[in-house]
Amino acid sequence: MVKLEDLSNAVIAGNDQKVKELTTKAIEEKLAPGAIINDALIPGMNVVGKRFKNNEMFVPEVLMSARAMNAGMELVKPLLLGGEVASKGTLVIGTVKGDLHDIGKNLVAMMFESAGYQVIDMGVDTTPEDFAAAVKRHHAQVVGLSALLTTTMLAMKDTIEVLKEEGLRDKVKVVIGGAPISQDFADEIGADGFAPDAASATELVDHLLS
Ligand code: B1M
Repeated sequence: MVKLEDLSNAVIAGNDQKVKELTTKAIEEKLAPGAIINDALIPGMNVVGKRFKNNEMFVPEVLMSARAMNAGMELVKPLLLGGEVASKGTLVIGTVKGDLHDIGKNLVAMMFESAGYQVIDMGVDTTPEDFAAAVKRHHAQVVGLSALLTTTMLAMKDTIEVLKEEGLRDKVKVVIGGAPISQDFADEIGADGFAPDAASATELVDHLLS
């Protein structure tokens, strides 16, 4: 019998081969897909998020854990019958127009997925119009904007403006982050919140939606 704790530990260790092996075994043993995700893969990634926040794990290790978790998710996802794993909400996330940095954004997206959100990842260099269209199409509760350059920070303001113009601003929480971003900047442009790192971002959104 596969122990879910071993699967969690394989995620924490960033061992994607072990995660694939244990997930495959768990599926063969007819464990519920929801249990594999919620009781093994996500708790493993949650530990990673906390350790990353406390500087006990660093970016390369977090990315290895994220990849390991994804390897398990890919095996389980096809087995999920609509809505078995309750989603906390839908988040559209992307790096803003003109900005190609995506390592931090990818980490944040992964943390949201681990925390139970449905994540629509728009990638990099995302225009305000594309953010607005995705919010509308996916009925998102949250839009997450990432920027790493002082020159692209203002694209966050532009995105909020377009959300207003499209009549979406009241329907969606806007959270922002990235190395040059601060709470003062978030206040200045009228965002709902700023998070300095991936773990804080999920905590912030949990709080905003509660
Ligand atoms: Co560039 N780059 N880069 N770069 N790059 C920086 C950002 C820079 C600070 C380096 C420097 O000069 N010291 C500087 C910006 C200066 C400034 O504007 N003040 C810079 C520059 C100038 C440039 C170019 C202009 C260089 C050039 O071409 N002349 C160019 C711009 C390209 C473009 O975007 N249009 C450029 C290009 C690149 C690479 C392509 C080579 C590469 C990006 C690869 C990639 O992302 N796929 C790159 C990299 C790697 C960096 C540094 C070295 C590392 C960034 C990173 O990934 N950090 C960076 C220097 C640095 O930051 N030390 C630098 C790790 C990552 C985990 O952290 O992204 O901060 P971070 O994400 C954190 C938090 O910020 C937060 O959570 C994450 C996890 O904890 N967070 C959020 C991020 N998004 C969030 C969203 C949220 C909440 C939290 O809610 C939605």
